[in-house]
Amino acid sequence: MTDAVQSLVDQLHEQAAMDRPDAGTPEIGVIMGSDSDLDVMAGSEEGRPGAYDVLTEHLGLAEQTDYGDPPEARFTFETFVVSAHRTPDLMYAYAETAEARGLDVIIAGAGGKSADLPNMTASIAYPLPVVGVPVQEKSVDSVIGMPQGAPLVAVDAGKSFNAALSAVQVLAREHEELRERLVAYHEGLREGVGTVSRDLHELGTPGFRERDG
Ligand code: RP5
Repeated sequence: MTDAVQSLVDQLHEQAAMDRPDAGTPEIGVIMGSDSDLDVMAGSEEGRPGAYDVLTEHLGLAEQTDYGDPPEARFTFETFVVSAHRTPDLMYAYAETAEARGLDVIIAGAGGKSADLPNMTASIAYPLPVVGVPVQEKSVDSVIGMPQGAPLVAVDAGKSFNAALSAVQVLAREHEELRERLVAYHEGLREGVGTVSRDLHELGTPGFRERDG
């Protein structure tokens, strides 16, 4: 029988030993405790947008699915399911090899009351920054409750969208192009509020509701 977890662990270590140039490796690692977290972590097709949506649609990053064959986009991210409780060896290997594999920041999300993936990953990957996403409200305490000296940046429950923005903010200190994309994204938000404000004022409340309803 093949051991799917062991083969991922081995692969991560092999990739860490490759010493590939930065431009060909993912800058951001997105990991989650279960594929049942995907709608929150990536964004759901019919619901709230998430990390995948902001990274690809708003900030122009591409998802790298083959470590040895990067997409054309200069900035990329990768996605894995890594369970702290069911695959602690995979969590350890992912966090331990993250820097050597070229990652600059990890976004880690988990649900349940014992959402240990973000904080354990942060401890093992240190000093690489980790942005934690509590996938559910009941996960917030376990994600943010790190002891002094063991840092983790965290967002509110379900806000993988903001986790992605925070991760790109980290990268933008080194990459002016990403800084410009972040600024353009924010200007778009500002413009949107201005347009909506003018429309609401000029159409009046019933007219505005009718138009958007
Ligand atoms: C956590 O348990 C995962 O992050 C997920 O939110 C939750 C349930 O996982 P599944 O039972 O759906 O795989 O570890």
